[in-house]
Amino acid sequence: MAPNVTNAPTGVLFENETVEEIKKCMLIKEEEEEKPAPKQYKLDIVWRNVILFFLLHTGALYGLYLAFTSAKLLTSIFAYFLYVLSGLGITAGVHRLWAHRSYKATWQLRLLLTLFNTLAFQDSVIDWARDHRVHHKYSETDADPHNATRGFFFAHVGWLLVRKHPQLKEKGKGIDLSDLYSDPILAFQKKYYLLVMPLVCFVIPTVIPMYFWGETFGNAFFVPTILRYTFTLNMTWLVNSAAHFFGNKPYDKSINPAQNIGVAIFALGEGWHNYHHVFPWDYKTSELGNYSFNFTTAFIDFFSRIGWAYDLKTVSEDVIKKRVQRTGDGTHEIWGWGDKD
Ligand code: ST9
Ligand code: ZN
Ligand code: ZN
Repeated sequence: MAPNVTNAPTGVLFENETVEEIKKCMLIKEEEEEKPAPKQYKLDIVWRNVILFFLLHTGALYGLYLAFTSAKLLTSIFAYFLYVLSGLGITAGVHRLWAHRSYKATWQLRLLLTLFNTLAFQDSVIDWARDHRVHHKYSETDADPHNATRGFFFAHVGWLLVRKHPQLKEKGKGIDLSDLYSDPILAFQKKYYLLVMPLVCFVIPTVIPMYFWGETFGNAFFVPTILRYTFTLNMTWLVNSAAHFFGNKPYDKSINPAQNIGVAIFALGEGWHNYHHVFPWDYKTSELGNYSFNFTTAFIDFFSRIGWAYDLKTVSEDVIKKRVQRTGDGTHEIWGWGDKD
């Protein structure tokens, strides 16, 4: 018998439906209507950044041209040297020491790494580490600053050209940064960033070649300053883009971060990204102890020998082996990741 229901929404009343079923159906609808609509995310392009990054990359191309035509050899060697130092300020400094706390450092090493980090101009250690802790905790969701599921370009540089996703700002509030704020060196860097960074990243690298080996202003500004800065930025960004897209996954096949040897070489050992996302507390960011594909580990080991780096955290072979067997993609043995050099 068809139920006698009034005010039933048209289109939902069928011959064999009960009153309860229809009420349930209406209730669900009401509940749905009561829920506030999720805040729509709109891509908000920051044109200032688009223009600045465009100018920066154009300047870097000009620097590359000058490096092969008019710059002195010493100027190019100096540019390479600064790339490595600023790279270490990111890898050994803000990444392995501060974002992950994978080892401890004396104040002398922390001061040196803060200087190298300021040379890299990737914003203050505290701000970088905040985004990076969120990246690991909410990897490849809307709360991840460089969410790689939004494409290669977004993960590489696009995320620096738009306003951050509301989810990131919301979830990021829960990240504890008290350990970083309590370090006076880092607090100083953040407070005076806009004074110290231009001096360390742009002025000093331009003045040194002019003063010490008579380089022209143009060569000194475009090669060891603009080209070196842009190159180091792109090598860093490759970890977020290429190493989240290409490579094998011997430790966890269910995640996108992968082992990428090309990125490892240019990012001073930070391309072993499948391992790193599975065991982020390992100071080597890799299972391999091979220094040629992990210059940053050689750097930290050197400072550990002289006592400036200590409490280096690693992962036991047994834990790695079990994880490889449980979640790996089966390439661990083929590539010999676990072989000691
Ligand atoms: C750069 C960084 O290039 C590169 C990082 C790469 C990371 C790589 C990681 C891979 C592993 C390591 C490998 C290393 C390999 C190295 C190899 C070396 C050879 N949580 O940001 P704002 C809130 S930098 C919680 O302005 P907008 C907060 O309230 C390049 N809350 O957001 C904040 O206020 P405050 C140079 C958060 O307005 C407020 O939002 N720098 C979080 O949406 C506003 O924050 C540039 O070009 C969070 N995580 O703007 C600057 N984040 O800070 C580029 C934000 O006061 N950035 N909040 O607490 C910008 O212009 C802007 O950030 C924006 C977004 C336009 C992108
Ligand atoms: Zn990652
Ligand atoms: Zn990390």
